[in-house]
Formats: sequence, C-alpha cells, structure tokens
Amino acid sequence: MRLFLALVPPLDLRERLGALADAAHARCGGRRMPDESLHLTLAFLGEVGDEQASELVDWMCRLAVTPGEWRLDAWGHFRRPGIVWVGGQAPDAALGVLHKRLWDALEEFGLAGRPAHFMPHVTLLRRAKRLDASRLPAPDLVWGYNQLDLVQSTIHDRGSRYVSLARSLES
Ligand code: 2AM
Repeated sequence: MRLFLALVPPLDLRERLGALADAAHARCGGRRMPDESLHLTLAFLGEVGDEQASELVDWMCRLAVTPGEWRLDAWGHFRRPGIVWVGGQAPDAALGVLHKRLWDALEEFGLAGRPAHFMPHVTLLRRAKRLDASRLPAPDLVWGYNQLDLVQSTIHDRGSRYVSLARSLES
C-alpha cells in the first residue's frame, strides 16, 4: 500500500486553507484538492508491504511529536505537475528537525527515499496554470500542530483518496 506521514490540519485551519484553494483556483484553474485531502507531507514512503505497514502503525501509535507552530505566508508553484501550494517564506527549523527525526526512524525500518531537500508545502491545486502570486492576497496562517498521521493513499478516477491509518500520541 502507498503510505506517507503527514500533518493533518485542524478543522478551522482546513477551512482557511480551502478558502486559499478557492482563491487560487479562480486564477489558475486545475484540480482543486478537496478540503479533506489538505495536508503537509513530512515523509513520502511509497509502496510498503502489509507487514511493514503494520509495524509502522504500531510505531505511529507510540510516537510523540514535539508541538510546534508553522507559519504559512507564501504562495508557491512547482512547474512540472502544475502544483500550486502554500507554505512558509523562510525555512522552518522545527519542521526541519521533525523531518530529520522521522527519516532517521524510517531508515531504521529499512525504508529509503529521504529527499535531499525538504520543502514543506500544502498542495492546493494540481495541473494548474502558473501562479502569479501578486494577484492573490498573501497567505497569513499559523498551523499549530502536536500530532502526526500515517496516511494511506489510494488512486481513484478523480485523484487520490487519503485515509489515516494511525495517529501519534497527543503531545
Ligand atoms: P505533492 O502534494 O507535492 O504532490 C501523497 O501523495 C503526498 O505525498 C502528497 O503530499 C505528495 O506531494 C507526496 N508525494 C507523492 N509522491 C511523492 C514523491 N515521489 N516524492 C515525494 N513526495 C511525494
């Protein structure tokens, strides 16, 4: 099964991210991510076998994440898949530490795929036109987090569907 580790926004933040997705969609078109799919990926694991997935579920249920606050104040665009996202203007030190800590643990599980660079972002649109951020209001959100999800992604006709398999302890 296809798995990733992600922060899932609380409901109020999810709605505000959804409003940003609507604003971006009005300008750039493409496929808007449904509100329930909005997330920040911390580690993309790809295909994982059932046995390893069950070990990861056990690990996630025992994991405690240091609480943090991530400031989202920038629009971004990845050209190739036409991704429009929101994220932070400056690198976020706490997310960088969390990302490193997670990959250290994942490598102990024998998983590979640690990226050379970690660019925290929340994808809002896919297959969208190039973003002209100057025509959109600047994002100004703070994401307070204290838990992480192990998420399964399944591919459907109209994009991927995400289901949380396990959540870390509430810190
Ligand atoms: P994206 O939003 O930038 O496309 C589930 O697919 C999540 O994992 C998405 O957040 C997606 O990032 C990310 N993802 C998918 N494939 C990936 C890959 N090959 N490397 C890194 N992240 C990936």
